[in-house]
Amino acid sequence: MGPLQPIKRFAGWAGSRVIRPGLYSQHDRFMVTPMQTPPANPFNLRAIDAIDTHTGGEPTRIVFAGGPDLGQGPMLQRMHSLRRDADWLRTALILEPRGSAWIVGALLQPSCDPDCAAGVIFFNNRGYIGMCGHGLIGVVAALAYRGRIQPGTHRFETVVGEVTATLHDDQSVSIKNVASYRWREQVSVQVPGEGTVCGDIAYGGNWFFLVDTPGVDPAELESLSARCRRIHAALRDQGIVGADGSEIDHIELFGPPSDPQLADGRNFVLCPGGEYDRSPCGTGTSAKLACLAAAGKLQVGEVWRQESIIGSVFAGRYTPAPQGPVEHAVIPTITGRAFVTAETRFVLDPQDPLRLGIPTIKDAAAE
Ligand code: PYC
Repeated sequence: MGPLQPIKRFAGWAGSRVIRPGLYSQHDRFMVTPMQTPPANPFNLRAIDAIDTHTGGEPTRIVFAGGPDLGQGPMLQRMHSLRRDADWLRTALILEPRGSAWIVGALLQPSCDPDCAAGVIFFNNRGYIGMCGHGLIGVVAALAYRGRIQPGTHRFETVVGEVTATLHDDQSVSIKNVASYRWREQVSVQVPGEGTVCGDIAYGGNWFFLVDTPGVDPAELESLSARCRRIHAALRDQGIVGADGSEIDHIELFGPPSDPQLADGRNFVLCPGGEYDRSPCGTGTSAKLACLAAAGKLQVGEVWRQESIIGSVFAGRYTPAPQGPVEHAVIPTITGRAFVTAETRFVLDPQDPLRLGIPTIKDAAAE
């Protein structure tokens, strides 16, 4: 993590360009949550309006207002600006004392295309991620909670492309993800202390290394995490990367479900910041669907129920990707449900030396 940058002096509620409605863009329907009666703010505190959700146990912190102005460009460009100029938003919300290593952040943005519901940039304790399935399900739940969207299909712009989300009448959400594909089949990596480990390299909005194991046991969280860390380090050290030289930053172990009535498989996913996903991982399930499709083990439209390490389940299915980057690329649809857990006005006090979060040893090591 780079050095913490000072927060720009907050101009106060009256002069704020970040809280008042209508200032982001004419077409944005969702971005701004007006504080109807701004509190007196004699201390120049910066305030961030956010909703927390969890999807199958995995939390998402969704920023509605109080973030930086990132301009009008595509989400990838805005993500680069966020990382370069305003990484404080991520560190303040995701690192301790406000956050934790297992929270994913989602910054809502006015979309480029006025017909899209919103843009969204995802981040975690280590940096920025392209897509986040559980996170987008949380975003949809939060927008519905605020009355900004109704049941129906809505389009979102993400850093890795457009994704659609259908909010169903029962409040479950189906995400139609970006094209996902198996990039390499059964790649060998030499893992110190373990020997040769074979896994598929697949893309589902993020890069995954998927390893079949006899079982993933929730009583073994520490050893599962340690094994994934070793595999991640070995991939990095041996220069094993994704299609465009991307780091494979998610490791996914697969075993049988806890109950075949409940699910078809169970996973354990270690995320880039060193924490495991409590949900079945939307992009990880997409990567799994791509591998099953490429192996001829799951047919178009057939449902795959993916159980997480804590027992929550996403339902996945796919259609062929018309112009996928490789043969057998798929468009996955992942269905799950999120619940709102908090509505928060975070305060960043300029006098607080830890207002931008505590940089951890792990974060420093990740750089
Ligand atoms: O659900 O795609 C996902 C995800 C990625 C990282 C954590 N969750």
